[in-house]
Amino acid sequence: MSDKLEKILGDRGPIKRIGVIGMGYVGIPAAALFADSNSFDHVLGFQRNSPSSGYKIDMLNRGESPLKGEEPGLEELLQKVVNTGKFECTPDFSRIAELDAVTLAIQTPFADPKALEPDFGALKEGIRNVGRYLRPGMLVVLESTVTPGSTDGMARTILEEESGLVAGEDFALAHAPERVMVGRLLRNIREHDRIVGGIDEVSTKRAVDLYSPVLTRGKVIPMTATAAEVTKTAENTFRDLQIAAVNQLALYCEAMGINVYDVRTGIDSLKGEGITRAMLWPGAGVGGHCLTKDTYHLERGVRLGGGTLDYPENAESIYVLARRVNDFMPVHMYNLTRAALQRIDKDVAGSKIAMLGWAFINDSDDARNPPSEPYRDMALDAGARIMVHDPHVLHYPDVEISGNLQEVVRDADVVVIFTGHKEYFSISPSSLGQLMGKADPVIIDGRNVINPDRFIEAGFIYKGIGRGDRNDHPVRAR
Ligand code: SAJ
Repeated sequence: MSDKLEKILGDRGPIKRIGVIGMGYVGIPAAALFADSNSFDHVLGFQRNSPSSGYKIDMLNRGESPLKGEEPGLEELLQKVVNTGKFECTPDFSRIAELDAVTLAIQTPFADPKALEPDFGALKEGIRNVGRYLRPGMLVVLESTVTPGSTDGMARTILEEESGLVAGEDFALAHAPERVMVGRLLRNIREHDRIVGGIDEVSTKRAVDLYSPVLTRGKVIPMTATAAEVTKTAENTFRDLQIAAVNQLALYCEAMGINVYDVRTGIDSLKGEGITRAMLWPGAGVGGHCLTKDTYHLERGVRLGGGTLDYPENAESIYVLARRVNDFMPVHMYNLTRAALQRIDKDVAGSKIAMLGWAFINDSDDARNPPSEPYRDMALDAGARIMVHDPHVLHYPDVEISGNLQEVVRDADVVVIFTGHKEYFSISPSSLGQLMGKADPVIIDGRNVINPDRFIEAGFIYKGIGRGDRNDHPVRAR
């Protein structure tokens, strides 16, 4: 426990002036909630005045949200905290010097998904800016998802180099991972428990003082900075593992000729004290920015951690294997497509394939790392003609996407459902069959959207994830 830091913090007094660096999905709601708390006097939102995102500065200072999509309560809250003068957005990073606490909410993408090396460039620049204007007694908190060990390692090093101060002696340093979800940004911050981890106990306590006032239903869960980094990456790794477990079960059920949804219902019925089976849903793959990356952050943290890992010799991590299973699902969707076409002596080459759904998640326009993309690449490589429909995603680099479902499925040999957008659940076999205009239309269901029997009775060749009980249905005499 650092008496020096404790004394410096005591002399500075309670946190009153806060800075949030990075005006995105994480930083904006965080800054608005800090500003709305009576515990704090003033909040600065820091945004680089760059060509791509400098526009946010004026928007935020007008109390307008630059975020896409519906975020209940956010615009009203921004108007309120701007009008009361408790929040302002600025590109002037030197004003960090006037603050008691600074949080960094800067995204950490993977520069090269194949190499699985995270790109910490923007985050390091933000940390460097904080270091330049760091003063004794300030608290620095990383909210970005980082490789375990980064707060107490890379971030501490940069801050100390830039400021000449010592972490844990002159300033407090912590990690408090975000748990935001699009469409419920404010609610998640207020209601989810908040993991808060300092590089030492004094830092942890200072960070608890920062986050406690904004939580309504949630409570703060204190731990070390590295434990907080592992918690964040592991909570998504575990979700990815659970999805992979049910995806693998779906593949087994197809091979054994049974319906995975019957098995899922059966297993899920096992309830009671201490009995848990997290049965998620099999599907066409796992996309997004969280589950596709956080496993590799966790694996990297173990690798770089410097400790000795005792693990079965030459055995692959089950977490990385889970990623391989989930990344196989778009390939399986392609294999189902090819198998269905072969039943009617057709091939992928030369077929017109209508893809329903580009977004990685239902009823959303979020198309980060969509499982639909590798499928489309494989089908194009095999010589198919591809049309893509999505009611929410209007633009995606090098992919033509239409919002007109009839136009996309017209004259198609195959319809493939990749995303469970709600409008797909009402597609009727007769109208779809008429629009496709084929003797043996093919439908591949990646999200358990349609009723196989209705389409098979209407003359469709059907294949569905996990539907071993239907995937070899009798084909009408031709
Ligand atoms: N998916 C399945 N089967 C499932 C659940 C999801 O195939 O049973 C697929 C989805 O289709 C999607 C991908 O996985 O392609 C990711 O879906 P997701 O529901 O996990 O959504 P994300 O990626 O936005 O995950 C976020 C995470 N939240 C944060 O990191 C703060 C995750 O921790 C949450 O658990 C998740 O939202 C959530 O539960 O909504």
